[in-house]
Amino acid sequence: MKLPEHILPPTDGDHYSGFWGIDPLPRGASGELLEPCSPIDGKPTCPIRAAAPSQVAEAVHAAEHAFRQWRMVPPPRRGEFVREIGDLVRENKKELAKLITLEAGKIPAEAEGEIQEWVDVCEFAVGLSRQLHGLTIATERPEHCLIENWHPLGPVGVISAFNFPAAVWAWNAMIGLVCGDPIIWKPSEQTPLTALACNQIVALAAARFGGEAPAGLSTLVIGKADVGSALAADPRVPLVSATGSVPMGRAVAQVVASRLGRSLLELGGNNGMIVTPSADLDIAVRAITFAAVGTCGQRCTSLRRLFVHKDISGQLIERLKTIYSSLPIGDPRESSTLVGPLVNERAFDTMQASLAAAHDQGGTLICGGDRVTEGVPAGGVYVEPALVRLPVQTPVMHEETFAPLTYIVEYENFDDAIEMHNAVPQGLSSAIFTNDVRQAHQFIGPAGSDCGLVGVNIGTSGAEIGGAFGGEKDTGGGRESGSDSWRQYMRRATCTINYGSELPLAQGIKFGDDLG
Ligand code: UN1
Repeated sequence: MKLPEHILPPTDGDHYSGFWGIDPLPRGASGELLEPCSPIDGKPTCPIRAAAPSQVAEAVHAAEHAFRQWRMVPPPRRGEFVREIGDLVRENKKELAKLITLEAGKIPAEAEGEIQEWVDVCEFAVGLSRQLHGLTIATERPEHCLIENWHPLGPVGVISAFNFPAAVWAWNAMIGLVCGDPIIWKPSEQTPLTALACNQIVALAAARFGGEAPAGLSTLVIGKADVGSALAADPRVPLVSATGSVPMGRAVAQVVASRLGRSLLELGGNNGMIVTPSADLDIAVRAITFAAVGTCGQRCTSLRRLFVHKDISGQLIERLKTIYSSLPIGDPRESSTLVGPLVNERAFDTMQASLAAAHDQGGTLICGGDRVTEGVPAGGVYVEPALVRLPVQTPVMHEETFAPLTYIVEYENFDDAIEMHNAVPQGLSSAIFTNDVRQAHQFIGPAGSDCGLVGVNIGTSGAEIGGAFGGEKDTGGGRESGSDSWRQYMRRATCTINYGSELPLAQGIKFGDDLG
């Protein structure tokens, strides 16, 4: 594919540098040479010189410097900068999406959807830039005033995964920027071109903005886990937002906690859906299919566990089998494709291991699971999405397998279905299909789904940016993107002002009133 050079930084000879900021700082990676391959055909995309872990300190230094300037820019003006970014993203939506297709293997509809999330979060952030607010609180003392001020926090580290190579960073970065924070981004080493283009869009917006956006406001440190570890460990980074596997998040959280920093985690999901007897199966089957096989099952929000009432499971499974038998699997660049490749061989091996474990645990394969080699680009890893029926929820269902593999378990009693639904370590996304208002409310109520995202008559994936995104338990507890997630990117100062000429103490304490 011909790379969109107008949204990429200049190359460093025959490769790109994985250490890049807003002109003129910082640049020139000094780590090892990475040679990522496209999931489409396993061919190398473009060599990247990784940032050395020691360069993280340089990026943080530049970010600290940028912070001093950026925190003083009024928030609505910071919003104008994000609006510039949003305009550039709109103009370059298709080119950006093509990079996602190349590096993550997404079909164009989903890749463009991901870029649309970036546009959406820009708009959200621009509006937010005029709404950052604190409370004024009633005080117990006369002629006093108690107010909460929200201030920029400082450099924010963002660690993101291959499957949403632009949107997850954008949720953090666009909100962080209007909150007054510089961003240091460690993307997945699978998707460096997308990251370079995203950061270049910020750099182009900075050029349009005329010097008010300082160098060091947005820096990219592409590299392996050691680069992420250096970012997590740096005490000058008050917030580290990490998206990826549970083990990665656990490691990051421990390092950040040991220096008493804040972490914002969006880790594994193991998302479930309950389908009740009153469900509208016409929309349920479409929702299940998109959630289970969209992005080839490689979303944090993908549907992994399906609990179906025994009276309708036969017909639901038959309908799914029909849909699964005609799913267009193949080259994501073909307009008819719905299921693109897995990211790599390892993902395929993991899926096969889970299928074998499910079989050993009493599972029956309903359909799928085989490698597809005909009519797909050689060198890519293509697989038939799989459905497996299990008599009960077994240990394999407690693990997230990042592939198009969905387990189906029948239930009889609704309370048992909720119990099973919640009985896994993760808690990201959940859904119920029902036309029974009582069951719907029970599911979204306090004793219902224990997840951060709860849907009624929609699938588990495809959340809008306006809500807070994230989940409980092993998912890490973080909330990114919309709603009041912005508060995490700011620090709160409780300010008490005495505008009188007395000095009354709180709690009615009398202390040396006749002193002085
Ligand atoms: C992820 O997989 O990490 O809700 C993010 C969704 C998307 C975001 C997924 N809006 O499926």
